[in-house]
Amino acid sequence: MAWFSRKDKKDKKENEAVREAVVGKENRGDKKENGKEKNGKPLFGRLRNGLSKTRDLLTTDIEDLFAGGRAFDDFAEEIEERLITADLGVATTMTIMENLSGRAGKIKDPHSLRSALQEEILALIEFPEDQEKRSLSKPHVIMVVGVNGVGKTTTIGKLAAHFQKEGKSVLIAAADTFRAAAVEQLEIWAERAGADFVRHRENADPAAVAFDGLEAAKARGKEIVLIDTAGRLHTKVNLMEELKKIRRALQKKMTDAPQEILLVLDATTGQNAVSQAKLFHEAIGVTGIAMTKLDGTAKGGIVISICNEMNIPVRYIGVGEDIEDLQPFDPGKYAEALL
Ligand SMILES: Nc1nc2c(ncn2[C@@H]2O[C@H](COP(=O)(O)OP(=O)(O)O)[C@@H](O)[C@H]2O)c(=O)[nH]1
Ligand SMILES: [Mg+2]
Repeated sequence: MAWFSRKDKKDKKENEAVREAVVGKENRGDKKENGKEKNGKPLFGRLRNGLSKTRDLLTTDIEDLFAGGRAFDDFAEEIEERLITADLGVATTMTIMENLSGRAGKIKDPHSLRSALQEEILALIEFPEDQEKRSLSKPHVIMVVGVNGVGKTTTIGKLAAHFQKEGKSVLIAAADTFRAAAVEQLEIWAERAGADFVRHRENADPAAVAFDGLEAAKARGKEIVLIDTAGRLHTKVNLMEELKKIRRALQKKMTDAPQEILLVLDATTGQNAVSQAKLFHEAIGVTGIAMTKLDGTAKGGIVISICNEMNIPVRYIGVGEDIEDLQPFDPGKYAEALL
C-alpha cells in the first residue's frame, strides 16, 4: 500500500499548491470590482501583454525591411518566414502571402504593412456570431474536452467565475474521475466561483457523474453546466469512447445537450494543436475552441491556423494565469494586439 500513500501525498501537495494559487490571489486584494480591471489594467492591455512574444517575433525591426528603398517583393520571404515561425501553418501562411502580394503596391512603409497584415488575418478568423444560442436552452451544457495538461480544469474554473459574475448560475460536474486530485482541484475552483459542484468517488463512471450533474442542475434551475472530462486514458480509443458515452448520458437527460463541446488546446504545442483538433472533431464533433497559454509562447499564430484550417470558432483565449486572463476571443482585438 506504500504506493497509494505516496500517491495520496503527491495529490495532497498538488492541491495545496492549487489552493495557495487560488486563495492566495484572492487575499492579495487585487480583485476586479464593478467592471473595473484589477490593478487598473484593461483587458486589452492583458491581451497585448499576453501576446507579446508572438508580436515581438512578427514585428521586431519591421522598419528594417524597408531599408534602402526595398519593396514588398524584396522582403516577402522574410515576412513568410516570420508567419511560419509564429505557427500560422503552411496553408494559412500561403493564403496570407498571396493576398498580400495582390496589394503589394500599397505596402510602402511599416504602418501600411502592419495594417495589411491585420486585415488579412482578420479576414481568416472572423466567424458569424451564434452566441445567442446560450440564452435559449436552460440549462446550457458545456462539455469541456482536450488532452492532459492543456488547461481544461483551470479554464472551467475561470469560466465558472465569469458566468457567476455575470449573474448566471453555474454547476460544475467532475467527470474526470481518473485521479482524486483532479476532482479536488476542480472543487477548489467551484468554491471560489461560488458554483455548485457534483462529484462521485475516484474512478466512478464519468457518464454517471455527467448525468447526475445535469439532473441536479435542472432540479436547481441552474443556467450553465460545465462538465470536466479526462484527458488521458489507457488508449486514445478508450478516451474517445468515454467522451461519447458522457455525451449519450447527457442526451438521455436532455435531448439537445451538450449544447457546446469546448475543446481546450495549449498554444505552446503549436501545430500539434491542429492535429488534436482534427482528432477530437472527428471523434465527437467540437463546437468551439479555448486556446490557452498564449502568454508563454511566440506560437500565438496557432489561433489563426486553427480558425482558418478547422473552421471551428475560437471562443476563448488564455493569456495568463489570472481569472481575467481568460477572455472571450475577439478577432478584431486579437489582430490589433498581435501587430
Ligand atoms: N500561463 C498560462 N498557464 C495556464 C493557462 N491555462 C492553464 N494554465 C496552466 O496549465 C496547467 C494545467 O492546467 P489544468 O487545468 O490542470 O489542465 P488539464 O489537465 O487540462 O485539466 C496549470 O498549471 C495551469 O495553471 C494560461 O492561459 N496561461
Ligand atoms: Mg484537469
